[in-house]
Amino acid sequence: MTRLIFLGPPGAGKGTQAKTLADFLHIPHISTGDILRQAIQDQTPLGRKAKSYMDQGELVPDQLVQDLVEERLKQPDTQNGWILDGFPRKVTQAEFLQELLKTIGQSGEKVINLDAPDEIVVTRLLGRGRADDTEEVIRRRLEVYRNDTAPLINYYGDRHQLIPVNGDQSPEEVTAALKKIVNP
Ligand code: B4P
Repeated sequence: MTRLIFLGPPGAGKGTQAKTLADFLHIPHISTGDILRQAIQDQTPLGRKAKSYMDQGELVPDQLVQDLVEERLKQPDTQNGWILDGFPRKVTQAEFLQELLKTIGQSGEKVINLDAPDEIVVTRLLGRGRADDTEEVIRRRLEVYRNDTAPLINYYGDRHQLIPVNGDQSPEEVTAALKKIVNP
């Protein structure tokens, strides 16, 4: 049973690696960023609310992401494990998740802290060129990461759930390191 959370700055490779590992393990890859972008594309009420925040590199309000994560984790395909990519991004979201997992009987998650230096992640994201990958928005996302998300390293470290992985390697090298962790 693998239940993993991917933590790390934007551009560290969370989305890239979480998808590869979820395919390898045949468990769902749950990316809040992907779900929000799909909602924006489909012009749903959630997408309309999320768009302005994402365009500016700000976090979407907790209630919106928490509701979507709760709904997703209650689907039957999560019974054999899951990878959460991009959630939680704040201590308040982590506290919410802890309660939710307890309620639905899915605790015992491990947290991968995928890290890479600022100059590396900025170069990667500028190369990708998604709508929120302009230099100004990337800088803001990094600031938000430092203020809101980085405290989760201590949060999960204190709970002995944190596993550090160096994201400043080729995608194949990162995948190999992750496979060793989930399948030693
Ligand atoms: P996300 O979609 O989670 O995006 P991200 O942090 O920018 O990283 P991503 O996972 O996409 O990129 P990756 O490192 O894989 O979030 C976007 C926005 O959604 C947030 O700013 C926020 O507004 C909102 N949001 C999402 N979750 C939220 C939450 N919980 N609460 C509130 N708001 C939320 O890859 C980046 C690039 O690097 C790619 O081009 C990839 O090919 C390349 N790359 C990856 N690994 C590499 C490697 N090892 N070497 C070289 N290049 C690599």
